[in-house]
Amino acid sequence: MSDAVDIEVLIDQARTAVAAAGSTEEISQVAVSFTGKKSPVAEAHRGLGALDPEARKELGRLLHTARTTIEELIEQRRTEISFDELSREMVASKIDLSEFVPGSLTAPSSRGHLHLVSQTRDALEDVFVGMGFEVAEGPEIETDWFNFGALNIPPAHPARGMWDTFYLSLGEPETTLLRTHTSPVQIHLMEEAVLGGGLPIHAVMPGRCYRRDTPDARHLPVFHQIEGLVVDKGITFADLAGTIEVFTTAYFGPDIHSRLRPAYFPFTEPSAEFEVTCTICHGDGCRTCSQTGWIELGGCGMVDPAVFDAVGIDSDEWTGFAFGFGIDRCAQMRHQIADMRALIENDIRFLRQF
Ligand code: FA5
Repeated sequence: MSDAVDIEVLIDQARTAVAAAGSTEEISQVAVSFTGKKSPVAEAHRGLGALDPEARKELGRLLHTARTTIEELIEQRRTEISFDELSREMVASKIDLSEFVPGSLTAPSSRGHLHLVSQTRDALEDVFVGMGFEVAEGPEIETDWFNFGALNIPPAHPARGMWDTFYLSLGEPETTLLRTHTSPVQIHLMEEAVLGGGLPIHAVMPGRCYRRDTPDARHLPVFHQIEGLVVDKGITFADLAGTIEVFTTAYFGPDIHSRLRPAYFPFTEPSAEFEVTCTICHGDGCRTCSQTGWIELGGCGMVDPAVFDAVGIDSDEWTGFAFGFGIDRCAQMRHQIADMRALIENDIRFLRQF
């Protein structure tokens, strides 16, 4: 280690050793060999004192260059190695968050689907949209006015007994309630029309309803209805009957018979109940239809002029019809479900069938 040729050889050797180092440990060993206390550079440094000043200066400069060059090579390689090691570590410690579904490699995974009641609501909406109706919605919490008053059922009217109501402890007693039917949405639509939306109205309004009814084969305390409302010029009962007939055939198929029976609703006049042949016993009489052979799906009738008055529609100019069917009942009859309570028991074996 006394001249420039040795220095260049040394740098070449260091370059080869540095390139061959593949781990932090190996590059540390290279650093010790070429720049440590026992390295050729260190030894040469220690011999500088024995040289004359001129030669000391020259060799000192060369040793400094050699050390700096070798240290740079080592540092560069050390950075590369630690980056490689970190990358390998990250790949090794990567957590696979993709879900493994047992059996998915051999059989298609089973997916959930809409509840039968939701499917029925969608199917009913499709039928009515196909007949030219629009779909609207209204709130489930109502004031007494929307659920009863505007529908020609003033306080203490005996017809209130038709709907056993859940009242909420809000405001004055018995002023705020969970709607007992979807008919209050009629009032919202007619008020909106009067306030600017304009007439005519051809709409269906599906939604959840609440009654203090004891659950049985045909009743639930929380159930669903789809309301229909047409307000136009020259609408007659024949339009209502025709609409119901078209709906029945479109939804249940030609084998199901339906009938309208005279009934009473304070908000329609004349009023009717709409029934279909019980699909459980095919009309013979069973527990589901209380041995009558018929199942009531809903009520309907011509909008009572008192309702038009309540919302400010001129009943000399406009007439209309309305209906309200049970969506759960429709599902029950379409799929021959003997007991409606099956719809809310959440037995997956039952729900999977639809
Ligand atoms: C009404 O609710 C009237 N609003 C219907 C109406 C609308 C008449 C527009 C005239 C004009 P009703 O209480 O009969 O009527 O209920 C209608 C239908 O909702 C019933 O035929 C039945 O299919 C369904 N329904 C009523 N109560 C329940 C219940 N507790 N569980 C399941 N379905 C029910």
